[in-house]
Amino acid sequence: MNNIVYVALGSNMGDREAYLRSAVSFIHQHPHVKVDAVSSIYETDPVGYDDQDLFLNMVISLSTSLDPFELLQFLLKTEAKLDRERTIRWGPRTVDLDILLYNEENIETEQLIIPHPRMHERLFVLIPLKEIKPDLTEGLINKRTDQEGVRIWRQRTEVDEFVHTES
Ligand code: PH2
Ligand code: MG
Ligand code: MG
Repeated sequence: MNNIVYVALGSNMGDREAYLRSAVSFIHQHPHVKVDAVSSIYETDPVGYDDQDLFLNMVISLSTSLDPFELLQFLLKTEAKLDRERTIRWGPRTVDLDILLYNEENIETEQLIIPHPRMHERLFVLIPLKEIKPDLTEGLINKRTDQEGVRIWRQRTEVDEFVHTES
């Protein structure tokens, strides 16, 4: 489980917070994935395709022994399990799970691009990412004065609050 990965989560349909929490919990239950940190949850204005409801967004960090493609398949399966249907690109979704960073790797295939190609222009990714990886994004956010469209919704907590296991 020695690969360090950052994943962005987003939801703008149904019980958005419940979808984010279920996603974190599912991910943590995978025997080869451990959720190490969770950001705060933010409510954010839709970017790219405006005519849709507000999002909740957050970022988590994981350690895993899955390779990037195995992890991608697992995340896609998790989205599907949580009622995700793929219709309009950038349109409404119950849950979106995007790999942002996988160690320091650069991957460019049709299926998967890492680092995530749009992460550096998306405040709804950079602001939560900065909470759990302060070194990486400091410069990027400070260059932008607007934090508009990204509002705190639920303060950051311990991972345990997301992944409570039944005893
Ligand atoms: N995801 C998109 C498109 N636009 N806007 C916000 N605020 N949050 C998202 O997660 C988001 C988006 C495509 O993945
Ligand atoms: Mg996305
Ligand atoms: Mg996606």
